[in-house]
Amino acid sequence: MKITEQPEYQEMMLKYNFAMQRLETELNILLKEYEYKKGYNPVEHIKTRMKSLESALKKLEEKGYEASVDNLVRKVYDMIGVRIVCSFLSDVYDIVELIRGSKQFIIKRENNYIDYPKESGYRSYHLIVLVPIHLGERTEYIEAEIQIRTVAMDFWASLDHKLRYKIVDRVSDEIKMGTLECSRDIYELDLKMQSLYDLLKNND
Ligand code: 0O2
Repeated sequence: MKITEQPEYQEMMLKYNFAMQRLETELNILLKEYEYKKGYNPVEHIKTRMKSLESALKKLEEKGYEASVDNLVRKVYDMIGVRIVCSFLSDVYDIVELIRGSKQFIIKRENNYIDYPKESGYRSYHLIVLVPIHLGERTEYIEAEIQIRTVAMDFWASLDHKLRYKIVDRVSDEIKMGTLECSRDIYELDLKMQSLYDLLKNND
């Protein structure tokens, strides 16, 4: 039977949709509250997505796991993904703190790919969170990935994605070196913008 026809898959998707809505709502509340208290909106834009089955199965295959609903639940922790794109570097860390302080999710893992970028040059702050969903008497926890990055990092990641990320084996060293160099240049810009922003805040 095809995965999509299995009752376990349909139940999984129902729960994942509840969790995605819950995560989106709770993050919006946290960010609106922050904006109200600070009088400043650190967010340029937010994107929420459910990973396609095709992409999730590809990830399982790459990791050497068989295609099953159980493995989708246990091994693919970014079926639900939220990307928060902010203006300045300090905004990324403020939002990380905000999420850490929230009682609405449990943080399972953090990856600071800003201070420790990936080999490709990819920079972002990742949080894997457990989102509680209430089903009658029971509470279940669904994993989701929150990526937090600056607009500059988002610009890089988006073009890198198009240039090479999904087709790594066919990409020349020239492109790999080029994108890595761009990542460094972009990070320099982030640091410059941050120092201008700090200057402005200190003059207030
Ligand atoms: P998509 O299409 O964006 O959803 P791990 O299991 O921890 O060894 P994994 O699962 O790759 O490794 O997790 P990781 O490394 O924390 O990163 C997951 C996501 O970060 C990716 O999701 C991308 O969104 C993004 N990412 C990581 N590296 C790169 C990169 O080099 N370039 C770009 N553009 N994005 C990157 P998916 O599912 O791979 O892709």
